[in-house]
Amino acid sequence: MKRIVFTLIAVASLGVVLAQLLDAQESHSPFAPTLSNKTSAPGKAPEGMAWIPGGEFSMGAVVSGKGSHEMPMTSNDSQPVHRVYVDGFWMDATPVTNAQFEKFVRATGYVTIAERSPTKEEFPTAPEENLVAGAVVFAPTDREVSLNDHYQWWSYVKGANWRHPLGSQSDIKGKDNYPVVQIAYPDAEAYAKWAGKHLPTEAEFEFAARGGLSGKTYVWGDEFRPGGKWMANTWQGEFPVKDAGEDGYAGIAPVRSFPPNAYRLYDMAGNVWEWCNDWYRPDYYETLASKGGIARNPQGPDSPFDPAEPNEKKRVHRGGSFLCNEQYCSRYIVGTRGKGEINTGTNHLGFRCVKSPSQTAAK
Ligand SMILES: [Ca+2]
Ligand SMILES: [Cu+2]
Repeated sequence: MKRIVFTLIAVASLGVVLAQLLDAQESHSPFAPTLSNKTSAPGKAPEGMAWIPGGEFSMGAVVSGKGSHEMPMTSNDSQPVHRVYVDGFWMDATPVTNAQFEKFVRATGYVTIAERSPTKEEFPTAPEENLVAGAVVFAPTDREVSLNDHYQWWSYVKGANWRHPLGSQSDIKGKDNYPVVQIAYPDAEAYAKWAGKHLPTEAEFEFAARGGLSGKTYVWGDEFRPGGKWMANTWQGEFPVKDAGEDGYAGIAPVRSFPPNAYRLYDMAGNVWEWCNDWYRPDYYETLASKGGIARNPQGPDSPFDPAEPNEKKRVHRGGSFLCNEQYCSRYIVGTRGKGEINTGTNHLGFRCVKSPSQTAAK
């Protein structure tokens, strides 16, 4: 009954509503121009890194009410759009690759979280049989499924880790140049420390991703495929049944397979999700915005909280992955947010590092 009434009203006032919406879009965009710092790079770029000048920008995304962008697994956590300032920094031009991670493991003997057997203390709610070393792996479903339960395509796989991203039968032979995946937050942190770098804050990641642009839908502009060109590794076809790979890659792609953004950064959208340093809270932007003014070098909230899973400690993920698609999770849209439990690796989650000028000087 409610729905019928709504429809009648909707038809009667559709013209008026449309006109208002168009008006609002033109005159009340929450985005103001990006004001990049004019200072040039402090010296020669560390190998494989690009200089991100920093500056003032509008952070967040307006995704609610746009149909497919309203994802079943998200809230309006990328709103409100708010003004942020970040200092300049160096950023890895690509996600950390298997070859780079291998170098770190050889040098340090580091054992990733996915390679260690989890304990009851860490995962009090996990069934006993799941307390074996492994990680979370995506598997396509054999038929169309409703998209409200992600356990239909995600499962914990014994023996899955960065050397065996899909489980013990899989490997990374010939994939030196692919982003390393199955990386938990402490793994990413350990790598960064070894490399004399650190993980980006969410604000640094977004400033870098926007490449000096403001309020664009994607890191390259407003058109998903400008001139018919694929700009990021995402999912085509029926999700989660079959990745048609029309962009050239069904699944993960080597780094640098798609064009870089204006700051010469690759894979800032799609391919693999990337860890940020910030704890995740859906209301963090609300908190910053309510303080007014410009948030300077925001570091995220003091503690994590995800109402959907209140007992999990989550940090922010950014960028979306090769699984992202407009039917389910279009978070290759710049400014949108992801999140993940800190000890959980998946086969579409990696990371990249940043370095502050002072870190460069110290080395
Ligand atoms: Ca693809
Ligand atoms: Cu996604």
